Amino acid sequence: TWRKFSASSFKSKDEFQRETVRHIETTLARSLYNCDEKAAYSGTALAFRDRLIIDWNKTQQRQTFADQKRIYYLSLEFLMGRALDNAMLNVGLKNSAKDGLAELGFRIEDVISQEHDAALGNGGLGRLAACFLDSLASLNYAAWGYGLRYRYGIFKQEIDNGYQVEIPDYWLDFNPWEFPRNDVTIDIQFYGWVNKYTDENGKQITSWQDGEIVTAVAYDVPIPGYGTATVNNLRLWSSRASSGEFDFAKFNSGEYEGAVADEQRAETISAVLYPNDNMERGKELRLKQQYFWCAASLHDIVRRFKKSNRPWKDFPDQVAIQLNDTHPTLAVVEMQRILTDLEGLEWNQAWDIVTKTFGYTNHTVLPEALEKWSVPLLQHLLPRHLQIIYDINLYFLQQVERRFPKDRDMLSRVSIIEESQPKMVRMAYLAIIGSHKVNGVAELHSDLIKTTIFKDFVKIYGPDKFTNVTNGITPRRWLHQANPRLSELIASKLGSYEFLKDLTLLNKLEKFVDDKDFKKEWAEIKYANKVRLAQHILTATGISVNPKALFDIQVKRIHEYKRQQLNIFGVIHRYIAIKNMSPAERKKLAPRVSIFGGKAAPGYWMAKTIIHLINKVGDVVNNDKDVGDLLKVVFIPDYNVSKAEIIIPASDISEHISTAGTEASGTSNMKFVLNGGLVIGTLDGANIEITREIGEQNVFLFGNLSEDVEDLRHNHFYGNHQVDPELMKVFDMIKKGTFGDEGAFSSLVSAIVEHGDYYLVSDDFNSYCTTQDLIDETYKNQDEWVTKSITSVARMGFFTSDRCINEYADTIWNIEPLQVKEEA
Ligand code: 26Y
Repeated sequence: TWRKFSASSFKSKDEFQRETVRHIETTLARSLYNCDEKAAYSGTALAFRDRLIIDWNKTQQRQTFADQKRIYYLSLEFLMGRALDNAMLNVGLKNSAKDGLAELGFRIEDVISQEHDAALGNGGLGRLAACFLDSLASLNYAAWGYGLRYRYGIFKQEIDNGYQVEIPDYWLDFNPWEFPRNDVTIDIQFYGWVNKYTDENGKQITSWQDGEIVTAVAYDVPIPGYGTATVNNLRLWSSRASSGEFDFAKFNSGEYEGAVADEQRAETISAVLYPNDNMERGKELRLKQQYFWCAASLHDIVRRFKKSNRPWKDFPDQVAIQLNDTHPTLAVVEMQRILTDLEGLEWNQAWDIVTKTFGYTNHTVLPEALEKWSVPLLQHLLPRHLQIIYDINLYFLQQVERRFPKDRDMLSRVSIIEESQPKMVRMAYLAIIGSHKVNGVAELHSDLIKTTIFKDFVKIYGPDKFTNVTNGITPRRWLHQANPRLSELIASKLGSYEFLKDLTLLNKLEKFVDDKDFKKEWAEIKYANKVRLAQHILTATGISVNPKALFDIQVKRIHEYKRQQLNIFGVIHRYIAIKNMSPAERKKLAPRVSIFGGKAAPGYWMAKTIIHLINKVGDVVNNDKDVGDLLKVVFIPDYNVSKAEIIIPASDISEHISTAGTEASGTSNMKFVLNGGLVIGTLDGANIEITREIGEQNVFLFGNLSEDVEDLRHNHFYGNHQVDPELMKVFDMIKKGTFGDEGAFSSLVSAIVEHGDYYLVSDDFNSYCTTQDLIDETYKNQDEWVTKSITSVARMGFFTSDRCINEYADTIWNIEPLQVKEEA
């Protein structure tokens, strides 16, 4: 096995203990006699960290010697969650740690839960990046992640009187997983002006001068693969004041406060993650973050390339850079600037290298999420980059003109520059033009981008530039780590844990769908996971829920397009129904717990109102004696990766109910099904492919189809828009003040009744409620339910991020894994 070829600091329980105690006593300078859980965590983390470092160094050395192509994944978000459990499982020594900690008087779960989540992301896009890093390392690809080292990750959410309150997430006071590289720094320039002149040899020189310099400092995080000696690197940049002479001069000339203020301003760049997902705000500091991180990463990559002394034309054979959405698009421009202004290549030769190097992944079709930066802002902050953007646009439009002569409309439609007031740079267009491949993240989504937002570009470049790579999730974290008992049960049936490396092996589980004992154990594990979640709910909210009830869960960022409002209106509808039932009818109903979780962007009022309504409905329903256990409504505060690991394995049903055509993929749908939960969902994003894989009889589908959405919206405005009568009753109840001041929720109601119901809540309401009734009926037959659950898990092999990464490697990066040879 892999353990043979990794020299390690410990290989057994005793050695683990020795190393952990040594760290507690020396590194942390604590006596074992006052060692609390926090110190036990720190000692354990440091012991495992030592283990990783050895393989990490070797991996980097091996990749340098192999001197082959590397992948660079540029993402402004990496939603990593906790690292210790993952490190233990990937290294394969969790049991040694468990026994060792037990002897020291600690339960391993308590120790693990001391760790602060690394929450450097908002939601799906950031978590996808984290799953990709896990797969890249597990599959032995030579890959680096590049991101920003935010001092504050996504805010912590508290619920106060039903309202979301944001608390800063300062997470760095003890972080054993990062290594500051004070010797790896890059100076990044902002502002200034462009000087074009002819030098003494008659050569045209373009130089970006003056302005201000901020220094990027590298912090490296080891990324261990599962069952392999590969440990890749995630490099996060932190900003600090440049230590150039300029600042010393300031200090020495008595401008002490000014110098400190400069320092503060520099550090601000990497201070905070922007908490908006799928909602663009156009803030200058965010643009500064983007350039700071892109420029630092590219100069780092170029520096590494240059060490190999290859000609520039080889660059795309050595380097593949993937843009995680448009957030890193300035990297395209910076690369072109490096090659032309700094390295002296001809424009065309440089541009050929750039486009062969970059790939762009699109994660959304929502217009409000498409990045645009104002021309005046770019002119001010990055004057040379704006010129290069104009040149890229000029050459591109000339090319379009040749292919589509006289189509002036086409030219203005595809121009990188939107002729608005002020003019705007369309980052998605720049990313397409600067890349050799553009991909969507699920089949429907990839089709939609080709037929809607990017359809002109398909005409220009042909269809082959556009492709699909359906998202995936890592089964190591989302099955093995989050649901160890289910993973163990599966391994006992399949004969090994090999399925964690080849998830398609799960299909062998189908043989056991009639195995009584197996089914019983399967159901028991689900129940135990529900008990664990019920415990968490009690501690976090004070609400006591019955683990025998059907757990219906919707956890994700709060967004109108994800339609948590549809869910909570459905809950109110159910509440009305229960109130109208006779005791005999109530007896027949399956008890249900409706569980919500998710953060609203701090400036997104509609989303905050949805959270408020969920909490107020909970207050009423949970205390209504007529209802009892039949319905409970819970909002779990501060949904994050480590909470997801508790919540997801505990679902009977999870909700993926976005308006058709709006959710690019969704990835929690995959996580829930992989953990034996069934789903209620629309035909949107990856729900469609999940249905194809696991079978229609195992999914509760409802609602209008993507192709009908446009017409429905049109009818809302120009036909006569009739709100569903059952939904009207829900609104009546809200308006009566049943859930407190009705004015607090009027925006939610009027969005549907008066403002055209853009997200089709009313259109889908009846179908949603009917499908929920079907779920009640189906749940009554537990045997059939468990059959569906097992069958679904058995058919989920496709959705591993390993498959997804292999597709990127084959179709976009053109790279093979680096084989890890056993050492003698
Ligand atoms: C421009 C800025 C405000 C912005 C910041 C974050 C825009 C978008 C985002 C995040 C987007 C995101 O998380 N998208 C999700 O990506 C997942 C991974 O591909 C998809 O599964 C999911 O459907 C999509 O909403």
